Amino acid sequence: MTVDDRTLVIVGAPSSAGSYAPGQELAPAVLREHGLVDRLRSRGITVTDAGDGPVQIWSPDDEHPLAQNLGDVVASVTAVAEKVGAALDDGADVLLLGGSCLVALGAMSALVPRAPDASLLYIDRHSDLNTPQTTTDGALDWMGLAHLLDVPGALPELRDALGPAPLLTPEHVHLLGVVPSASTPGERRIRDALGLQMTVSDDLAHDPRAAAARALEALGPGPIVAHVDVDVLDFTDAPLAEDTGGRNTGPTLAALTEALAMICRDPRFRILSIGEFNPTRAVGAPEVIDRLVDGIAHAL
Ligand SMILES: [Mn+2]
Repeated sequence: MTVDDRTLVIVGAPSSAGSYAPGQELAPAVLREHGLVDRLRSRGITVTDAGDGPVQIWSPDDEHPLAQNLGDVVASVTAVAEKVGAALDDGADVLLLGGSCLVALGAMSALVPRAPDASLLYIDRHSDLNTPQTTTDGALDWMGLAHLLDVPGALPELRDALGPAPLLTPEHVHLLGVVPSASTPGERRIRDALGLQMTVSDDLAHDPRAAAARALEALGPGPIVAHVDVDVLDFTDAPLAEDTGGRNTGPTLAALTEALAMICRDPRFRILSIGEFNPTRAVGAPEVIDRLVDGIAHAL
């Protein structure tokens, strides 16, 4: 598939089940309302909308405080994987709209059985290597990569829903945009033990194209999923993310778009997934949603 004849299938995952609070379940609909499909088509891309997985709104899970709403998360990830798999079988590229960062699990669960040498370019302020043993938050949305890699403490119900474990091995992962100080001690231990490769936030902010090139170079010849947690962005430039901690650090939306444009033009690219966009964060500056939509369309 060359960029010139790209066929794109959109899949939505309107779920905040694995998040900290409601909000992210609104993201796929809000992105469509802001003209995402038309903007992609205006760039010459053939677009099909495959619709959404189940709508799930976060509520406290008193029975499983350290792994909240696990059953819903598994259902959402499984639905994403089915839709993404069908799109891949049709030869399309995929734009996956979260929801939380757990959408990346659905993407990899669909792609790896079809391409065992597939890689994940994980663009996030965090490394999402937590388990219920390393954080008391109970939010599964920053435990996703831990389950793809099947680290100690991963929950069998989620891990086994993805396919044979581990679905990914460390050489098929690159972390881009990480803020090392935003990792928990448990995440740092796992990252070091696995020898995970990463390119840090400052490098992505200062020279997005060079950082993207380095990350792409580090990955193998197989197809690539690029997953973006919008919390990688400087929240004061682009208030989009569930996590509001990225103030005055990280790339601007314009800088991230430059990096994504390079990544999505790589011949190995197959899936772009967007996680952690909470539209309620943008109520005071709604133009930022148009900038996000423009950025996605420009990158693709
Ligand atoms: Mn994050």
